[in-house]
Amino acid sequence: MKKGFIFDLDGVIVDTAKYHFLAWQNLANSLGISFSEEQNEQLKGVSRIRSLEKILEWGNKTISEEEFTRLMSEKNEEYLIYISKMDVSEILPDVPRVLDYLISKDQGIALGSASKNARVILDKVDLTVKFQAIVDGTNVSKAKPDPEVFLIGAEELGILPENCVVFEDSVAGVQAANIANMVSIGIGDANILHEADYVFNDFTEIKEEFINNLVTAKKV
Ligand code: B16
Ligand code: MG
Repeated sequence: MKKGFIFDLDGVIVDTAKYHFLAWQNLANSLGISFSEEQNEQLKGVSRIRSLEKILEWGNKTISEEEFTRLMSEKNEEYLIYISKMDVSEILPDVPRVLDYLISKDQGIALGSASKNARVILDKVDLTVKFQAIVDGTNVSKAKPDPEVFLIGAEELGILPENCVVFEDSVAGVQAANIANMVSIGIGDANILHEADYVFNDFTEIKEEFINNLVTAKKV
């Protein structure tokens, strides 16, 4: 039986939240807005546009459309410098083991990320070749929790949504997977990701038996 396994990127395959944090913090500070790690948590899985809107809301600041566009590209330029230094050492523990196991079982594997930089990051960590489909922020018009990104992933794999499994670290991403009628697997804190069908702290906790059950389940 062939199932589709769709992976989010930031927070699931690599931890780029720390780089988003540095770049957003510099930008916020330049506007006289303070920006904490707790606030950065709230930007996980959120699109770039929405992230800047939220930071401006927190700082009670209104800016022109022109300035908004300029700040977004400034933030991204700084972020790109950080990710240009990434390498395989930044892949989160046991992600390659799970990917290789799924490949050995001839399962469908896709990426479903909100990031417009997803392809660059996958290349930097040498994982592009593992994915049969890559859907990212450049392919979607609606942000998570809209299920668009995962539905396109399923379509590109040629697998029905109900036969797909999503790995996600954000609440919005888990909701998107649920709305898409896919099995949702939260990676992170079970209290935060309580809407997921299953939650693991990280991939080291995901054993082959669990994956086999997902693969062989009649209707997952
Ligand atoms: P970019 P994911 C998301 O990636 C990040 O979690 C989120 O913090 C970021 O704002 C968003 O991508 C857009 O990223 O600025 O690179 O286009 O978790 O959906 O893989
Ligand atoms: Mg994520």
